[in-house]
Amino acid sequence: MQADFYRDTWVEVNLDAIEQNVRNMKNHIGDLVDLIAVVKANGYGHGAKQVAESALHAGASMLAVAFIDEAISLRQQGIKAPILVLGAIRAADIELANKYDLIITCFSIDWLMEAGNACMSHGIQLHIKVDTGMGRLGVREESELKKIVNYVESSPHFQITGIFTHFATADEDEPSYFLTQYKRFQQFLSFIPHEKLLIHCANSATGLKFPSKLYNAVRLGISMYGLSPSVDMKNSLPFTLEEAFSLQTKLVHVKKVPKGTKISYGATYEAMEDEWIGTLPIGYADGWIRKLRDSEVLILGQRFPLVGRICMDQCMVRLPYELPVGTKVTLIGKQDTQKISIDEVANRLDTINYEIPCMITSRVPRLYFKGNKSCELINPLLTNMTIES
Ligand code: PMH
Repeated sequence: MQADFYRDTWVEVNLDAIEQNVRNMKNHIGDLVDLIAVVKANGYGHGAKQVAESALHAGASMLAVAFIDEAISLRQQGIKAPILVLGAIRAADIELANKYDLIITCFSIDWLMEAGNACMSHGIQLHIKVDTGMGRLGVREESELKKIVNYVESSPHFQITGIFTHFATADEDEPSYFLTQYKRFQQFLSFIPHEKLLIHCANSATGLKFPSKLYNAVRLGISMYGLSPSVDMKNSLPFTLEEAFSLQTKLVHVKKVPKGTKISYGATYEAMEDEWIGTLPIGYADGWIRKLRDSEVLILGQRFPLVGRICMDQCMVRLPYELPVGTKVTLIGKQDTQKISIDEVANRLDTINYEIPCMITSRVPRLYFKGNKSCELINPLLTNMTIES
């Protein structure tokens, strides 16, 4: 296998895991409910195009992204499936959306009228976003929803093909706020003819927990990537989620330092005895941020501590004995019986698992695996190439 990256730090994405998670979710929600694969933010850091292809192959029927640029990027990479842009697009960009055959979120009558004025094309698909309690984007009053329906009825430019909302607390044990939002969504639906619409309110948490409350589509994000939507839900998942993302590096320098030697910026770490120190070519500019300075990594199936401050491009690990340069080091993922999960890293950083793969920057190449074989490498620093193995 020849790979075009020359620094020994890379992400591995297991596309079989993505497919398995999508298949399991499809089985769970049933044939009558469509699965929309949420691949915004470069597929939560995994790679939007690769995840999209795997999800579509496993039964997803639509993709969702946040911004129009993400949608155009998918089209430019040959993705033909329907793409819904979840976020607000500029009204002035409506023709661009049409050019790339995108489904656009309509979130207010003002936006719609402005888009109508900027529009020459016919039949652009809209999904109406209603705000039932997230407070982020969407129509908040039935009267505004009615105005939107009336406007579209008298406009050749648009057609309403879907309506959706987003839950703020579906992943939490306490269901009352979720149920209030759900009821509000039902009320909105009674103000719009919806027999032919794609109606979707569910994120991963809703899809997993409430298979009878899904209308006819689920927007699957975090659990497609093999992660639980929350710690609350972890022990009551209806099927096993398989994590797709791992982060690897290698020892690039190994040295024995005498007791008292200081390590890294600030000279904050001091060797308590003669110690073996390894250097890893990953740092905060890769998303391995300075707050991870006391975290652990896996080498030869065992845990070892990072020592000293994490630098921009490198960090140091304390080794039990001399290990050869080139030894594989896992920052996220499995080695033998040991695993550093994304949840463990999130917990250490006092954040949610969503943030972890998103924060590993594009400087780190993504290597894709199918059937235990690498099939594609993406290194935005250099040209992309397909690996023939
Ligand atoms: N639909 C919308 C509108 C979303 O914003 C998201 C996730 C999803 C579906 C998928 O949710 P899931 O990943 O929980 O399945 N959006 C975000 C967000 O804006 N911040 O964290 C997750």
